[in-house]
Amino acid sequence: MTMLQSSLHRLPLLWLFVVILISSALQAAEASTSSSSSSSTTSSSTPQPTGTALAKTSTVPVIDLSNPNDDELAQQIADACSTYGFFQVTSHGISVDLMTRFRHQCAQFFDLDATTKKALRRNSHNARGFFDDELTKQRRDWKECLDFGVPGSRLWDAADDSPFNACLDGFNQFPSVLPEFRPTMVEYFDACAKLSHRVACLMARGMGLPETDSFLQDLKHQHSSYLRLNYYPPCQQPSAAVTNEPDPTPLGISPHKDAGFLTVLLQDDECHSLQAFMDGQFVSVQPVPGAVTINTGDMAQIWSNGRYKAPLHRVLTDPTKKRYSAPFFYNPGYNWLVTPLPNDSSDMPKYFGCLWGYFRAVRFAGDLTNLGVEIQIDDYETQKQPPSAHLKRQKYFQEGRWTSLPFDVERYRVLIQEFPDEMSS
Ligand SMILES: O=C(O)CCC(=O)C(=O)O
Repeated sequence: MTMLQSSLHRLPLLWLFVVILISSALQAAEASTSSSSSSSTTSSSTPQPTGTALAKTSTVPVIDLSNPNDDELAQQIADACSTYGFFQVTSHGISVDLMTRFRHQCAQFFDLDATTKKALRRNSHNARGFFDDELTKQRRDWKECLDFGVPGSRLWDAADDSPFNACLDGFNQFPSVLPEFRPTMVEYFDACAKLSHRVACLMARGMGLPETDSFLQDLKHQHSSYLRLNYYPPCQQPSAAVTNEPDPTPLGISPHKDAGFLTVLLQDDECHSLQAFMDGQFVSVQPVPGAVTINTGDMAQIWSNGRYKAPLHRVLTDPTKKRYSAPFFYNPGYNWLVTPLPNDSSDMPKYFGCLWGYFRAVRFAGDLTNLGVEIQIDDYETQKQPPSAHLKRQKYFQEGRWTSLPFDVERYRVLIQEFPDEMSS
């Protein structure tokens, strides 16, 4: 073969290479302009996240909530929710002072000795409290956490363990040894609830709904939200992103989607190991200093009939750095049947109604123990054949008014015995 023949022979390959290069450049340009004009994006040329040698950094939109034009904001948020499912917000109303005090209290809590923290352990009757043994997708996460949520009475000044304060998730447990802990947590919780309501209103506006819609009012007054404090200790074993293969090495949190309506996440400024699955790969979501990260949850995906996407995400481990984060899960009321809102008159519902209390209870039971059953919103798809056994279990749960009973893993086992998967067809 002559040199000319050999070059000609390689030409299609060369062309393919050039076409791939051009299309990647176009995709990158499209990603950085896909949010509307006044929202910016985080730069992909920012430094690599720590502890994640092969990690790519994402370009999720950064939306400035001080923009007085709500229509423009609603459009930016709707665009972000229907593409990435992740965005960051600035001018969010949570003061720097509150964030600083909150972060300080979180670090103080995780610095407490193990016995003090373990005295607050969550258990099979109480979803709220301390834990260091969570299973995500049946794999143990490399983290310690404290969960607390809106009290059953909705009044923070009632005693945490008063029967008046019990709800499906249980009751709050705070450490008595840190006097500033509880008031700071309550203040931060309220600030997140206020921000979540604002974002939910903008998400609804993006779907053509006014702020006065009963859906938003119910969400505001009956939400069953909870705040999770996460602490990821350094982990010397190589992370999954470095070995890049299915392996047993730990992850901070295995890939998952958030179950509720939306999540307001305070990330760590020093250690960036949150990754979202975008365009076929996990990429790091680099926090913008002072901003908070928001992502859509499963209930928003059902409610928007699939227009808003709940993104898959995970947290890597870091070999040397500690990491703290705090997701605030803005969740519907337990009794709320979340049903799809058609995008237009020709839009057929993609999901059956999902009873939030049921979904939350079964999802949490799976995080706590291996109940042998998973729940995802795919189980509610109207096209699913055969229909999922969860539809029958949910009906039983609703008719028995289990949404007003405290969480109980053992009680939930009955659902699986009564309605096993094989009988659903
Ligand atoms: O730590 C993070 O950045 C994300 C936390 C998270 O995804 C979760 O707690 O479900």
